[in-house]
Amino acid sequence: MSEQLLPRAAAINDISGFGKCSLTVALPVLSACGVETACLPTAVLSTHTGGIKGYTFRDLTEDMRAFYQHWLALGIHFDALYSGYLGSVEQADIVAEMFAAFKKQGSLLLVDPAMADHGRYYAMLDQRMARGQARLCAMADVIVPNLTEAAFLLGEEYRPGICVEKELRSVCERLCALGAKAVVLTGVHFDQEELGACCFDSATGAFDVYLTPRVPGAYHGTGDVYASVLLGGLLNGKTLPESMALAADFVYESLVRTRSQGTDERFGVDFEHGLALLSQRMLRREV
Ligand code: PXL
Repeated sequence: MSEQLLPRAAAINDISGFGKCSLTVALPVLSACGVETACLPTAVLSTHTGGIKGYTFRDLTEDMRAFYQHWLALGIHFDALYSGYLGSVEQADIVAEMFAAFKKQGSLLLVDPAMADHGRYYAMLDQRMARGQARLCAMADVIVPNLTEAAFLLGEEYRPGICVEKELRSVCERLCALGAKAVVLTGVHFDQEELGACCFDSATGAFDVYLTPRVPGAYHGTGDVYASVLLGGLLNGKTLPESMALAADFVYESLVRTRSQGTDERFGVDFEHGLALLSQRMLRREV
């Protein structure tokens, strides 16, 4: 194989044909970050399942093992594997095998356990998916759950409301006790004015928070935009807190643009107009 010029990632996620989430977000965002991104689709849908009725759903579980084994046989190097929405609980076993195989070549493992939000599982999912995603989180270098997913990964009830820093740190520590090396917890807020994330690195014990002004509404796909920028930052040599801030700013700016356009919240955010600036930010030394 010829020399690899760009950092290379493999995104393991679904293709929701319409609605700007999963791979239709991860691929353009990571490209803008200068990351070559292969993809292993977990399912193909006509739209995502968040509040849109009548979607098609093709589960690709049967293809996934052969897919990654072909890449292994070709000797392809990945700087990162990035998993998100799974099309079936069985896929967690396949992705765990894939993680183990590529971990040997030093790939960073980033898991976005995309399965729930606002205290509820996504359509068709239940605690079996939480157990599958928890297995992947246990192998990961970085996990990016929202507050609902964090509770479900820990087998706890989701408790809505204002966050307390001591409790956030405890959630992160307990997620790391499952095996993850570092956690970026999204949806964190200490009042109604701001929203953001906190990160915890189990190696150093460092805990950081980054907030932006809250934009009203519950727009779809922001978790995917967030996790993709976070990975882009890490693969461009940024630290975890720096990457967390880049991701939060990018999501916030996308939300502000989208809000002013007045589009349907289910149709995702205008991240496209932020990609050029994101490319520049990735190349800058300072965040
Ligand atoms: O953005 C998360 C997500 C990903 N993939 C599918 C989804 C959702 C959220 O609803 O339905 C198919």
